[in-house]
Amino acid sequence: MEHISLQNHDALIVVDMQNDFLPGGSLAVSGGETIIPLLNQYMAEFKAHSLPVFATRDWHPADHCSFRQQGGPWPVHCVAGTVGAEFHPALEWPAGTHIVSKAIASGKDAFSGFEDTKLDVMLKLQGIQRLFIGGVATEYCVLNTVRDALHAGYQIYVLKDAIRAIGLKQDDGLQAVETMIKLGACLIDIDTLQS
Ligand code: VGL
Ligand code: ZN
Repeated sequence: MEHISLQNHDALIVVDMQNDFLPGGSLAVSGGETIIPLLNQYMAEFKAHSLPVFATRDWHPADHCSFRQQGGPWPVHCVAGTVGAEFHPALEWPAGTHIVSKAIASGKDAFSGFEDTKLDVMLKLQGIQRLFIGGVATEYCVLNTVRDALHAGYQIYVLKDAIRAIGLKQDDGLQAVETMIKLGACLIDIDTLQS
């Protein structure tokens, strides 16, 4: 993609940039902190155009079904109200950033920011048509958020320089990117907006 001008009806979604998903956290995405300066640049671009920014967050109860102690696949992570669930302190959120909490019920996991949330309604109320999506983890919450967004009719630009994978299997991140492209998403990097 050569250049895209941000316009009305664009929004940025930053997925799950929480302490537990970053180095030092309980379910750390390796290299996850390296995308923070880029996400800050994207947020600054959206702010400069007076365009909305949405932050999704994993916001689990302490007995969430996805945790190993309940028979799930994951270590305890992003328990609502804990430091691990807080956004990384180096993120520079524009004033008015909309926070979307997901997977808040103990009996059900949800990787997509659209699942059991008001995200789609909030976006539609603002007339949003194009979504720019970055964050973690590429093959879980980013992939599923992108998939639902495409199904909901949005045009999707994935920030390929501002996503990171957990990578339980080595190629998980790459495969997720291929899947997103196949589903109809475009890939951009910061130069696409700034050049
Ligand atoms: C996520 C694993 C478990 C994610 C959330 O944000 O990608 N991954 N819960
Ligand atoms: Zn989770």
